[in-house]
Formats: sequence, C-alpha cells, structure tokens
Amino acid sequence: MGFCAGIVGLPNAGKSTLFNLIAGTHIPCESYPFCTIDPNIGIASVPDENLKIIADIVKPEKITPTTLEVIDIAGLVKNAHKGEGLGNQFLGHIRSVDMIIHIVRCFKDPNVAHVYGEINPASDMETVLTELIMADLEIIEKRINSMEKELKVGKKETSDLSLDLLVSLKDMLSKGKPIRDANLALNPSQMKAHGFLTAKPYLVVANIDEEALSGSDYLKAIQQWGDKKNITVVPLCVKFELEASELSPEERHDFLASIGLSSSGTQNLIKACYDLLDLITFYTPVGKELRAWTLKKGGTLHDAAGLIHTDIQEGFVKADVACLDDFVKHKGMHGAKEAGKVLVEGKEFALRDKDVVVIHFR
Ligand SMILES: Nc1nc2c(ncn2[C@@H]2O[C@H](COP(=O)(O)OP(=O)(O)OP(=O)(O)O)[C@@H](O)[C@H]2O)c(=O)[nH]1
Ligand SMILES: [Mg+2]
Repeated sequence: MGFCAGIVGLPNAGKSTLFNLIAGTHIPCESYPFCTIDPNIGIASVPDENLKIIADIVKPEKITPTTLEVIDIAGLVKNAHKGEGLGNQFLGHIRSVDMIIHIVRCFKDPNVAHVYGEINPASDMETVLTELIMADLEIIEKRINSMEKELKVGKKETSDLSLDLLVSLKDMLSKGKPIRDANLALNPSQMKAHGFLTAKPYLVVANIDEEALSGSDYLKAIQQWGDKKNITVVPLCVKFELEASELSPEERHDFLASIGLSSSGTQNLIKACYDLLDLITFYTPVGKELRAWTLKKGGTLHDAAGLIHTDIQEGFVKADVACLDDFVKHKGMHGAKEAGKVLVEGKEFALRDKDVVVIHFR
C-alpha cells in the first residue's frame, strides 16, 4: 500500500525539477515550456534522519527508507479544458493519486520563460486551480447525464454519490469552489476511486530563489493566498535543493549552510505531505536490514504486518514495540526491554508515529 503524489503547475514552474529532487531521477528540465509531454512516474525515498540514529545502534547491513510515488505531468495552461496546451490530456494520469502537489513559480530568472510574460503567483495558482475544477466539472456532468438516463429507464441509484449530491457538487464547481470544501462523508479510498482532482488533499510548493529564502513579495503573496484558503504553502528553492542533493552529506551541509539553511527543504515538503495524508512511519530493525515503513495514522500491528509480508500477517503472534526515544535512550530493543519500556502487543494495537517494531510470527 504505497502513497502517491501528483505534481501539477504551469509550464516552466519547476515540476520536473521538483520530480527529480524528490524521486532522485534525471529527467529533462529545460527553460522552454512543455518540456515534459509524457507523464513521468518515480519512486521517492523518503529522507529520514531517524534511520541513521537507529542504524548507529543496530548496525544493519542494509538500510531501506520508506517510499512515496510521484507523478510529473505536462504543464497546465489557461483553457486547458478547451484543449489549450497539453496538460489536460494527462490529468487522467493523476486521477488515482492520493494527493496533489501544486508547484508555483516564485523564482526570477530571465532565462526561463513565463507563459504569461510575468510572474504572478496568486494568479498562476488560480489559473491551474480553475483547470482542475473544470476537469472535475466535466466528469460530474458526464455522471449526471448518465445517471439521469439510467433513472429514466427505471434503474435504481447504486453509486455512493446520489444524483442530488452530484448536482450540488456541480453547483459548487461552477462557482469555482473545489470539491474538498464540500466535506463529503466519503472515506479517502471512496474519494480516490471517484478520481475527483479537487477532492484530494492538496498543498502548494512555492518555488523560490535562494535570495528569497528570507522572504520575498512573491512568497508573501502566495502565503497570504494560502492563509486565506487554509492551504499549506511550503517554500522550497527547488533548483538549489536539487544541486545540494547531488553532493555528499558533508558538502550538502556546508552548501545549505551557505544560504542559512540548517536542513533540507525537501524534508519539510515530505513531512508536510505526510501530515496532509495523515501518515506515520514505523521502523523494523530485524536481521540484517533496518527498514522504515509508512502507515495511515491509526493503522494497527495487523496492518503493519500485512505491509511487510502476508505470511507475517497470517502467522502474527505478537510484537515488541518501543517508541523511538526509548529505543535510542536504552540503545536498542534489548536495553529498552530491560528498562521496562517495551510493550508486547497483539494485532489490534494502533501504532504510533516513529515506533520501533519487532513482530513475532509462526
Ligand atoms: N532559477 C531557477 N530556475 C529554476 C528553478 N526551478 C526550475 N528552474 C528552471 O526552470 C526551467 C523549467 O523547469 P522544469 O522543471 O522543466 O519545469 P516544468 O514545470 O517541468 O516545465 P514543463 O515540463 O515545460 O511544464 C528549467 O530550466 C529549470 O532549470 C528555480 O528554483 N530557480
Ligand atoms: Mg516538466
């Protein structure tokens, strides 16, 4: 059960650069619009400093971070829903993602063209959001049409979205409001199955220059926009972070420090994605491998075992669980056990963020 984020934005906003940064890939990023045509799908290793802390204690042969899938698509432009540009054709590729990362350009660079001639983050945001809304509107109208036809010939409503509800969603979208604002009583997997883009958890990456780290008018504008709409805005200097990610850990530290950063903004972004998706991380320091895993908040040891292997889930007997602080303080599971800090739990136990877990199975 992996989690997947789709990246959207205007052409040249830095989508593919962000994709390379998160997924550790080298797909082309050029200064002309529509550099990306076919969608790119990548797997991001989630950076996690706790893995090193645990590894210093358990000395594993192999460390496996947890992952997040990312999809990068072509840029969206005004009237994409009427066939302008290329992006709209590819929105279908992100209908099944768990969340949307919307990247907006806040960096100045005369060598990188802006499709509308000047940088205007709030207006750029609205342009892309309108296209997402129009894409949902199109789907809803199709559903309403086919449902009306079915009802006319006497079929009963079977969908978890009634005709009345679809009509009220259509009304919302027509007024420029995302489906997210409707607070529908559907669970995330139902919402995912419906594929509505504006119903997905959503955050904004403000792609800033390194000079703007201490604040810029563009960044301020987008932060005010986010505050007003209750949307998370993560400032990130994507190009700079990408250059930093290609250095050794020591060089990276100095490189980031040279512009006054103590840690990478990529970690802040991944953390924001985790918060938005309500995810937690747990660790299994078993045998030669130390591994991090991702689980929905509230997930149980039964769910955790299923992630690792169906045999482990089926043969589950019990698990030793220590919180990370105790594990570190007592230098491992053995020490934590001696200090009385290890819980022995059954499959219904809901894991907490950063638990260290050893599952016993038959
Ligand atoms: N100066 C500066 N340039 C950036 C930054 N981020 C991206 N760029 C440059 O902007 C250009 C476009 O970046 P891409 O990542 O290809 O943009 P995109 O959104 O994928 O563009 P399309 O695929 O054409 O829609 C490239 O030349 C990047 O190097 C940044 O933070 N600062
Ligand atoms: Mg691109």
